[in-house]
Amino acid sequence: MSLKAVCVLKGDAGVSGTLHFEQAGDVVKVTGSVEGLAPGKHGFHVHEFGDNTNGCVSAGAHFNPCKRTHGAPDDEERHVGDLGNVEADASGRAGVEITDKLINLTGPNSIIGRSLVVHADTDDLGRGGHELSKTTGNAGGRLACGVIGICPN
Ligand SMILES: [Cu+2]
Ligand SMILES: [Zn+2]
Repeated sequence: MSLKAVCVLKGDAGVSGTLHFEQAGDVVKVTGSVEGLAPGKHGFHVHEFGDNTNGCVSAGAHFNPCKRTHGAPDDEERHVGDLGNVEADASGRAGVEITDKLINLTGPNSIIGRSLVVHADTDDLGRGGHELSKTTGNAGGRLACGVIGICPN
C-alpha cells in the first residue's frame, strides 16, 4: 500500500485546483490541475506551515528544513518545497505532472500538514538577479493555497 495525499487549492482571485501526491519509492508524483490562472508560468511551492488562518500569508516561507538557498527542482541547492512552476494554457488551466525526489510523504522532508501555494508570477528559479530570487524566486503574490493532507488509499 502506497501513501497518498491530496491538496485542494483555494484563493480569493478565482484560482482553484486539486493536486494528488503519491509516494513511489524515493520520489513523489504530483498530479492534478490548477484553474483560473493567467496564461503562462506560475511559481509552485510547498510552504512551511499548514496554517491558512490569515489566508495564504500564514503558510510562511518555502519549506526549507535543510537551510538551503532557493532554486530549481533539479538543482542540488534548493528548498525542499521548490517545485518550480506550473504553466497555464490560454484557458487558464495548468495541468500538473511532477515527479520530485526531495519532497516526501513521511520522514523529515514530509510535506503532510504543510501548504501548497500557487503564485501570481513566474518563479525565476533563483536565477533572476532580483533581491528576492534567492529566497522566493520573486514569484509574486499568493493566488491560492491549501493544506496537504493524507487521503484514503
Ligand atoms: Cu511559494
Ligand atoms: Zn524556495
